[in-house]
Amino acid sequence: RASSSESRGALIVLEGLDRSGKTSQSSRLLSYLEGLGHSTELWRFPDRSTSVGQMISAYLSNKSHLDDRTIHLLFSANRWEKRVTVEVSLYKNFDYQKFQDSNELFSRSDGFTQISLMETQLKNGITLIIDRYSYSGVAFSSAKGLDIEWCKAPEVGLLAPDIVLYLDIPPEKAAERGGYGGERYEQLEFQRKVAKCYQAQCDSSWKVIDACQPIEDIEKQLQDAVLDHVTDVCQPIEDIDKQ
Ligand code: Z5A
Repeated sequence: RASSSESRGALIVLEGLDRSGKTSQSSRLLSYLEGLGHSTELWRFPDRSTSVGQMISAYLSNKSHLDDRTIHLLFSANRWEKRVTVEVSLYKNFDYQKFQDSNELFSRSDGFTQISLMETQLKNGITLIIDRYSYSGVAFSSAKGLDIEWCKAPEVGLLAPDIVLYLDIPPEKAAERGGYGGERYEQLEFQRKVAKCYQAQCDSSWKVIDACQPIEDIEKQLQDAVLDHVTDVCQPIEDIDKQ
């Protein structure tokens, strides 16, 4: 799609418990939207490719141990480093000309060039499908007992999704799926708390889908859910605010 100030890409977020099917469905949604001719990228959080992401990965695989607040802020930092002020030099195969045209590139007083990466992609008509986002951060940390308002605070100012697709699965059912138990949070009792903390954030803007259905049925429902959101998206890009 052509880049214009009126039309932009959509920010689509998939959320849900571990093994709810987010990764499978994100890939299917990507193929579907690309097949319709929409420029689309699939991102996921944590993004383990950055230095912050590597600290998170070590924590999740029990190779390092961090205070609950510290790891919460690292997860949030991992989102912020893809939101604003990313050094262009970090990105290989970067289309500098395209981004210079979009007014999202600027030079800092220390000589580094930075970019509002996520915003620029959207303004260039690229739809972003994001596998886990702020709501995971708030759900997993508040499930540990941290105050939910404290958990939300570092998320304020990140870009707000156009739609949140919540794959709803009982923790017991998710635990029956392959590979469960390998990482730090994959324990049934904890996942029950996480499910409650997701419920505390869920509002009428979320599309809740029964994740126990066959994969193809869920895929179709997700396609129907996003269709309105990816066609001629004209509403301004908003920030997550205090709620
Ligand atoms: N975390 C956090 O604490 N704070 C944060 O801010 C963020 C995350 C962003 C790593 O996430 C951890 O980080 C995560 C939350 C925490 N907690 N843990 N553990 P991750 O994204 O790297 O890991 P994950 O969420 O556990 O991903 P996953 O295990 O890959 O689950 P999934 O993506 O939702 O499911 P899947 O890979 O698509 O499917 C899992 C299996 O189920 C697979 O064998 C599929 O073939 C099968 N499957 C999928 N759908 C179906 C259906 N419908 N029926 C039957 N079988 C199915």
